[in-house]
Amino acid sequence: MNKKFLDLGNQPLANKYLRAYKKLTLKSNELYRLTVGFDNKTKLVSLINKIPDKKMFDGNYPYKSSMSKTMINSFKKLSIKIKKRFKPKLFFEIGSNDGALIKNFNISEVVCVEPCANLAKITNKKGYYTYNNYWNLSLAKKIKKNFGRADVIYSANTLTHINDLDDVFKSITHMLNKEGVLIIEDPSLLECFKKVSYDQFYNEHIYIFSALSVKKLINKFELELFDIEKLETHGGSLRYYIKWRQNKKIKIKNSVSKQLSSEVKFGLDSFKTYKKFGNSVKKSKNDLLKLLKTIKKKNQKIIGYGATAKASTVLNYCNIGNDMIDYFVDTTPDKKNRYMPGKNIKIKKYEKKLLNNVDYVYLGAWNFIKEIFKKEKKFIQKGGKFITHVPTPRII
Ligand code: DWN
Repeated sequence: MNKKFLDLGNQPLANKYLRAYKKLTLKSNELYRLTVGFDNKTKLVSLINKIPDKKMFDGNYPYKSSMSKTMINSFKKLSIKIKKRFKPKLFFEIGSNDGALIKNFNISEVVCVEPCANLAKITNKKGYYTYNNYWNLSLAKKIKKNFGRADVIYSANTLTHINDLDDVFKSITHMLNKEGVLIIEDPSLLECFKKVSYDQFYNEHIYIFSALSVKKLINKFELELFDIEKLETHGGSLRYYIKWRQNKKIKIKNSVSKQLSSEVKFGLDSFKTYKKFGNSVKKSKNDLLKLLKTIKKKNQKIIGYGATAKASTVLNYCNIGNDMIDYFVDTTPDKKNRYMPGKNIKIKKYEKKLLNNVDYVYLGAWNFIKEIFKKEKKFIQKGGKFITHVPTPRII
């Protein structure tokens, strides 16, 4: 049973950046109640109201993985590791976005699937065979027929976006070689709780995985974890390495039991911890609003940096509009001159000069803090300050 522990209020679709501001309503299905629950049996954390995927992932999906150096470097490093450790003849990626990872592989070694037509078009144009489809069993059957089984199946920040996880893993097992490896990478629930980064919850993130939930989930499909890596990306992620249970050639590393026991130690297997998180989120909201109001009372200027899906959750949950944040800057071309979902805050195409005469910058992309600080040395030297709500609302 999915027991509610968090209510983030009425939220718009996180990646729908409007051309002109308009007030969205629940009645017209432009806003959705964002509540999150924990299932003690499966240990899964998931949204209580799920939005049909076709509403979220269409031909105009704005998010591109290649917009940050951090992600480009992370994918490059991973590709080297995969080639060295697993030597795949057929590498299959679920949710290839704009090709940030597959560009490190030879065209002939890769097949991928991407439901957003605008993104699939980019990788197909570069020569990478990309199915413009949602990931499901009938597609897996088709791909297996055309290309055979994959040696490595990889998916980053995608499986948590698909409602029917049983179908997801059934489809994966249909396509995975008997000696093959599945690698999945997603935000870590443990990190999310430690950082009170409640903005990891928005309608696209139907699930936030823990190692505890992944272990239970894959067990049904004769799969098992054999390694887990901790990553700094996306505010703290886990990279899960998974094999067929019957494959005894691959040894199970200590990293698996280590992660599982730190999750149990933190209390991720008990609803009490979830209730506590819910209270920390309320406090985070109050403290952030207090901080922003104090700054605005002094007539100082705040802008946002990184028009993220995460920021959409924060703005709508805390009710932050352009009375507090003048505008957001973002490097993504498809977000330019749009409005933050549900809020009257404009997104401007990033230019350094947009930080002139700004007192505070709210980090919508707090997960790229190192990359952004490096880029904005001048702003910092001139006395500019950053604001983040992670792990507690504060000025940096
Ligand atoms: O799972 C998901 C994650 C991986 O990406 C998706 N459902 C949607 C998206 O979530 P997000 O929007 O919260 O992701 P990011 O990666 O935190 O977005 C960063 C944003 O900040 C991008 O729009 C690019 C922008 N950016 C920028 O303007 N200047 C980023 C950097 C590093 C910069 O220097």
